[in-house]
Amino acid sequence: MHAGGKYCGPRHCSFYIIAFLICQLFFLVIFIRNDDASSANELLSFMNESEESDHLDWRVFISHTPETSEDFYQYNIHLSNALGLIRKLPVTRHHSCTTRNSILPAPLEANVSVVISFHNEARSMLLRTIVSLLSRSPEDYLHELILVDDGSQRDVTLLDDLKRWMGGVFGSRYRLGLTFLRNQERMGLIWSRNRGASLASGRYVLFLDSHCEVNEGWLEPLLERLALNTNLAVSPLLDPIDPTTLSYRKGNELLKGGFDWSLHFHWLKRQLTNQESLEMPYQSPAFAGGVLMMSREWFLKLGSFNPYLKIWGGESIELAIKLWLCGGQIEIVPCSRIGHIFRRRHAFDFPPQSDRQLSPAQETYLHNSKIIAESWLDEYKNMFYALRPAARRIPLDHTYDELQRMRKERRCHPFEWYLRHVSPELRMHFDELSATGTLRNEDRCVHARQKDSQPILASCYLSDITQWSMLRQSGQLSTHRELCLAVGFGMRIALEPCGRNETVRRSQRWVRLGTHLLHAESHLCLDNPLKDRLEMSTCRSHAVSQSFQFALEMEGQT
Ligand code: UD2
Ligand code: MN
Repeated sequence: MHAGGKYCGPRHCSFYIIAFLICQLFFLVIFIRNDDASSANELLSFMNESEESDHLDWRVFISHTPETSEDFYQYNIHLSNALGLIRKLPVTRHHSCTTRNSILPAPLEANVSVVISFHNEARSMLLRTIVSLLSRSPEDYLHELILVDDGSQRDVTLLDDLKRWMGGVFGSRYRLGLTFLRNQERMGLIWSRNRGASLASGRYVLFLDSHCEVNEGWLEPLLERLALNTNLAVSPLLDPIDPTTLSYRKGNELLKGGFDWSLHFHWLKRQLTNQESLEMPYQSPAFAGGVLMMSREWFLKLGSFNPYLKIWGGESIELAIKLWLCGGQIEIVPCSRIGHIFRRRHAFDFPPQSDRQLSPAQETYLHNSKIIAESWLDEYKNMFYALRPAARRIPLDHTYDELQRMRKERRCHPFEWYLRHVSPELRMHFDELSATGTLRNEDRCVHARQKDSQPILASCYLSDITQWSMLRQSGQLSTHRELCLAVGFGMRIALEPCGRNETVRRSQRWVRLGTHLLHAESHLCLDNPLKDRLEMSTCRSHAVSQSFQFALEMEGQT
């Protein structure tokens, strides 16, 4: 070797080789990305050609959006119009998720019918949902698109215009089936999705909201999972799109879907096991929302979305429960990404209902939740009623015979099984409580108003009347805002943040003695001597003013 080291020595040499390999890798990645985007480019250039004719120009199409306030859609409509048909999205999935190596079944065995129901959706938003879907899905696997206009009010020509535009742009190019339906009267998203699914003919059905953008390679990872298990239902990981800035962010892979005893949806934290990595599909007690895909036949066998549910809400929780109990599973697949605009408020009204103390939106959701509780929760439905007492007043006008027959025929497990095997979180919540719900003394209930530091007595029929939880271990009496009933200086009853340390906990500890609430530290009982004020006083066993009932007691009272 030359003394000056101009030639390749062993250390230099390996440096050059590694650098060379890194460059190769870099070009390979670029190549793959470009290749991924090529089908979208092809489609886009075709659409640009189509724009020469006026009625196929998307700008003309969206210019017919009716004038409305920003509030109407609950997202930035001007920005949406400016973004156009499709935009480049950030790659949010893990770099190891490639579509290249997916092992997919033959298209005929794995084709997908997409059902989108929409009510008052802006033209540009709906169009971007559709165009992202058509340009980022492998053509052979996309069998049909079923669009249901659920009685949109202002834009009554939207569906016809869309039909014309899509027929012109995609008609000759795609083997894609296109179905356009319009409900003259608004029927709600649950009915509309069922209608769409009943007309579908693909192997799988996918339900999608009308303000989504599918990301590159979203479909293949879902198909791959479904091919392994016919009873599986899958959800992509939803990436949030901000309603004001329309910026597209990465969704969180450490969350799974679940619900509480009021039957409200919640995100639950999940722990990765040693063998698991972030991008691997994972089981979930409920879906990551209403964007889900499963075998159409299996969906129909399970009775579709429960047809008695009205307008909006609860249908994906109901489907999740019946899937798990009747032999199915649910997975969230982080290699599949779909963006969704999470709006801060409903963008639509709910039809008027009968209960004066509840808003139509509240009553509709409660009505749907009551059906879920009555259909699936068995004896645990008492937990739901304890937390949502107003649900008792809501009339249901159907029987459960058909559903019970289905439960029997399919040998569905009782709800107990779901608590044991699918949602330990829900079970833990049940196990941790000794009593829950409203806390009543005669005709008044103990209520924690947001602005007060002391609890008051109020009508038990207030729609936001406080629901208490009595914790089995600590004896704390807590509201859902984690405020605990405490007795402080001068025997003053107060609401304080629930304490974790022993000293604080002592002043927040209560013991249930029959229907009395005994404060452990002071040995005094909660009392309501003057009908409108709470006090602490010496316990008297038959005093009506010291008798407090929870809506649901989990243990026999001593
Ligand atoms: C979430 C779900 C949604 C559904 C809903 C509960 C996600 C991403 N979305 O709602 O799929 O499960 O919870 O029911 O998790 N729509 C109609 N008719 C109506 C009302 C709404 O067709 O009467 C359409 C609407 O245009 C939209 C879809 O239904 O495409 C869902 O409604 P949303 O976007 O207001 O509900 P979201 O995302 O809060
Ligand atoms: Mn939505």
